[in-house]
Amino acid sequence: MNTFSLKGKIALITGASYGIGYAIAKGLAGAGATIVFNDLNQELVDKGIAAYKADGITAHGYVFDVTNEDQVNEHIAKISKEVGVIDILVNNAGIIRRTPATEMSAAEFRLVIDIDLNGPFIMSKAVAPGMIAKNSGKIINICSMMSELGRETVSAYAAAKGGLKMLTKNLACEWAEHGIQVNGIGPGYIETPQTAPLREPGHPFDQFIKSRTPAARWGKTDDLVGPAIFLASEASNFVNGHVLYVDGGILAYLGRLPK
Ligand code: NAP
Ligand code: GCO
Repeated sequence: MNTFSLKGKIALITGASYGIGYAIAKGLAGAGATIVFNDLNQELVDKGIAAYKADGITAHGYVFDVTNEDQVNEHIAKISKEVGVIDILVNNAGIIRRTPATEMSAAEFRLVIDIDLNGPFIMSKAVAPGMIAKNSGKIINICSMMSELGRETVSAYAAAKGGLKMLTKNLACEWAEHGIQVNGIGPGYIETPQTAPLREPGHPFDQFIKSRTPAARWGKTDDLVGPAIFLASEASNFVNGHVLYVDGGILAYLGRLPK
């Protein structure tokens, strides 16, 4: 079981004050990693640090925007001095905008692409030199069902997450010779603040997702922890450029007949 150990490793999870990022960070901590996370403002970071502490984890929190290359480079250098060189990067920070394409402004489209696709590129480029110097590193990009499927109103998000799948494959090709594995996790529909509007009582999407999921339930953030530990550990040293879908079977399923 040592192959799944993250003891002595430093993991940076972006946007991890709550939600999927928080659950993954807590899981990586449980496997022995030192946790570093960021969010957009000090209030969120402070709340995150308190939440990690309540879970028995001493997390290091930093305030920076993953789309701002100067802020990212400044903070990766700061983290290297204050905590250590990053061994594991989880590109989790992301947003969604649910707007019909005919009504979506170019600015709104660009915002989603910037955070969900440019951000992971900027973050990966910033941590790569430290990983290359150590000839070792793990990068995990949080993709989506929308890396493979489309649906109404999420054109920008699907374009970003489809691009993130291909960025995962391309960086895997570029950095494999340096001992770095770049993979993705593609969550299904997970109960977090991001999907809360879709789960409001009586919202048709709730029944729709349960009919499209063989497991007939929404995913929990904890469903993503084991896959994240696997891709962050030596257990996945020969897995590269792969998106591991954790979706309860959605991508395998045509859908349940209405009763
Ligand atoms: P969430 O609850 O909305 O949390 C996203 C986190 O990212 C928030 O802490 C947010 O901070 C932070 N963030 C946003 N923009 C940022 C930026 N520019 N720089 C730094 N941090 C930023 O989302 P989630 O449901 O946990 O999803 C996390 C990731 O999983 C996202 O990439 C999402 O696309 C993906 N995903 C989610 C699901 C799902 O069903 N929930 C399924 C598949 C994939 P603020 O609070 O300040 O906005
Ligand atoms: C939506 C949802 C999805 C999930 C997730 C599915 O509006 O369709 O928000 O996009 O967030 O990405 O994997």
